[in-house]
Amino acid sequence: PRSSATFYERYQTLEDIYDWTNRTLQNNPSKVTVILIGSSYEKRPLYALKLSINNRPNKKAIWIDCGIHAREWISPAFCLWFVYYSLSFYGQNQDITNILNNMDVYVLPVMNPDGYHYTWTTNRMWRKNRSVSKTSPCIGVDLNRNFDANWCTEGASSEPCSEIYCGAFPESEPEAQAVANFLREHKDSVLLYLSIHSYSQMLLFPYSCTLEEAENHKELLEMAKEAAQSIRRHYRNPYKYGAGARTIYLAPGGSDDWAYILGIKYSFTFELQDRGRYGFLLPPSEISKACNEALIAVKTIALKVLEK
Ligand code: ING
Ligand code: ZN
Repeated sequence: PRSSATFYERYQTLEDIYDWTNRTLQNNPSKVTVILIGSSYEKRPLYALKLSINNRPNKKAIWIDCGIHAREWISPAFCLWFVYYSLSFYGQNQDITNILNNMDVYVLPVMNPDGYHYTWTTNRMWRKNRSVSKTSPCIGVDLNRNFDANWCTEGASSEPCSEIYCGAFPESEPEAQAVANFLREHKDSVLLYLSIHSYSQMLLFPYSCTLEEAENHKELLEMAKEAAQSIRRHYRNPYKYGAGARTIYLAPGGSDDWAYILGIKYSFTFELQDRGRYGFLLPPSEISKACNEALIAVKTIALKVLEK
């Protein structure tokens, strides 16, 4: 019943996510630090949480970002879910314990805070950020077309009014630049890059910006396949998997391709529930299932990376 839904089974406003970030830090001082990685076009802070169990130096790390696209509300909900689960079940669940004993996890709950706020106040279906164009009255850049990976070729648009507008130049947007700067500075420790979207139930990996195969395509395919199989086993829910360009569409300038080209050889984009019944408007009653199955996929892939 609706009344007994927990904090994590509801969608949260941007303000509530900032408050949650603070609370999570206060309540877990030995495991959590908060890093300001930059700020948005409208000057909102971009906070990443670092989950780190015993602060060993040079530990390997995972990066997870959520909320690149404003209307994909299940994505920030997943980042919150993941942090809560990690902090609650470290030492209880073998998989998350094993992962956190060997890797730090950086979690950016909302990469596009301006857009996310706008979906709560003005237009629920907004996708892009909220940057003002110098050449057009249309607002917003698609942050998942703004990274420097075959930037603005087929599958993106140079038209500011388009939903897949690539921006004026690669990393023109402060949100994309903040993430790119952080990953450039941490590329030697970050082994696994994960970007969370919705919807369509797919586990995607590079490339999306070209039809060519990634150098370790077979390895990525195997990892995605195992993750999809574990979701199916536990939840009887189908996820497709494959290289982005061949599984959905050509999409240059995406964050996972950029991270891969940077040298993060395990790089994935997850498209969470559903397959179109509710689409971006996934009801809160579905949050727990959607997040638990995505969590299984994250664990499966992270454990495979640990074996490498
Ligand atoms: N899908 C992604 C998009 O930006 C994608 C698909 C994945 C593109 C990886 C590029 C790289 O279009 C959604 N739902 O946003
Ligand atoms: Zn998206």
